[in-house]
Amino acid sequence: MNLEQAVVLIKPDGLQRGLVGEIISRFEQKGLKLAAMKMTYLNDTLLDEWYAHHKDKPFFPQLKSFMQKSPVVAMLWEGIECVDAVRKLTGITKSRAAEAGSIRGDLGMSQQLNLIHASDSVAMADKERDLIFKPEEIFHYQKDIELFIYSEAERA
Ligand code: 3AN
Repeated sequence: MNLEQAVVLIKPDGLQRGLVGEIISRFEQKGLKLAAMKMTYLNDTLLDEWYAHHKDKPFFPQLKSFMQKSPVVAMLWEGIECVDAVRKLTGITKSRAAEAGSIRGDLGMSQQLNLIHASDSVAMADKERDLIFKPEEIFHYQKDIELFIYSEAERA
């Protein structure tokens, strides 16, 4: 079983627009398992690490200040090949061009204010999980409904 975890942040625009419940529902309805969730402010040091690959981009200062406009909701979702599944539910970066049916495609118009962050690889997910969550904030529990979410072969 290829169990993965993916970090999702509901960004300040998602929180301000009252879309927290809607966004969480999308991941719940997909069949993913919630392993951690909290509200938090993202400080400068964390954002420098989080978006290190964007630090030379012209939009970096704006991106940082946008991400600090309000708290974010941080979540850790778990499932088989979860990183890819979460990226598909999220949609591409530019919300107005994102596929209908995805979170960005259904709920947003902007490239920067694109509602959520989703880990883009297993390695990034591990790094982001360690930046945001303490080990005691991550929960390991049985979810019996998974008998009806994955086949026996997939769960083996
Ligand atoms: P994604 O969130 O789809 O993985 P990345 O990693 O390329 O996208 O970009 C990280 C964040 O930077 C995006 N979520 C968005 O808020 C912002 N961003 C990306 N490209 C631009 C851009 N051209 N102009 C303004 N903000 C951008």
